[in-house]
Amino acid sequence: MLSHSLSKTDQSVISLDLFNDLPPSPEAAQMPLAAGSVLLRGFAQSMDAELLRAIDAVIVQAPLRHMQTPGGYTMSVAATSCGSLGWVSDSTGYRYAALDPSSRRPWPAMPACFLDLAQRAAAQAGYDNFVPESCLVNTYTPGAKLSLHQDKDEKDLTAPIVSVSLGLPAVFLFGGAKRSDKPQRYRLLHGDVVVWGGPSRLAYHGVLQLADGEHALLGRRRINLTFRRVLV
Ligand code: MD3
Ligand code: FE
Repeated sequence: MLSHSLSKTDQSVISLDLFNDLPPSPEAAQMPLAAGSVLLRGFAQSMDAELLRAIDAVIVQAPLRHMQTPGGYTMSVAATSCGSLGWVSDSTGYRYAALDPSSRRPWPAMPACFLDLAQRAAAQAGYDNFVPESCLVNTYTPGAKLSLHQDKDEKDLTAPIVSVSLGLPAVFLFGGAKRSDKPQRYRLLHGDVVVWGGPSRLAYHGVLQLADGEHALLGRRRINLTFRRVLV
């Protein structure tokens, strides 16, 4: 079939040419958030059950934990990782590590459906050949939050970060290059994927306290996957 040789982007262009009375498919519901950053509304929704099974398998091998920050706080978000490197924080600082410090074993391999999703989302946003070594799995229960911060522990700052939201909705804060820049607020919903790159790659960002609620598939939780290219 002809369409098999075409990328998602090509297919939407063609279908819009042939059927310009129809709205774009949900997968093409793209909104630019800033230069280099794109929200793909609902991009992961159709594979939510498969993603959740893969997340459960990762968490069995590398349990969620509340990490310490170098500033002496315990994070309200519980996290784990998969891939060849995992993001860790303790009293000595933040870093990427090949071994899970809790078990001293390698992190679980990145599930094939994770890598496939991250690469398709990056390509849709214009980043070809995205090969993340790391996926951080953040879990929020009601009340959990992530204070404004920058992601700058990765050596390759030219690669985007792909983030996937599952479960309860969250209010995401997207600020500027300085902590004091007033952030914009976005509601991130189950199945939303955001590709963060380009000039906004070092923007301050955070997540407001999660509101209570119940999600049909995930229950009283929000899970965020962030795919990162760490090494140059
Ligand atoms: C914007 N996680 O783990 S990823 C994190 O929902 C983190 O758990 C958030 O921030 C979460 O570090 C959302 C969104 C994200 C990641 C990197 C960015 C947004 C970004 C880099 C620049 C600008
Ligand atoms: Fe971050």
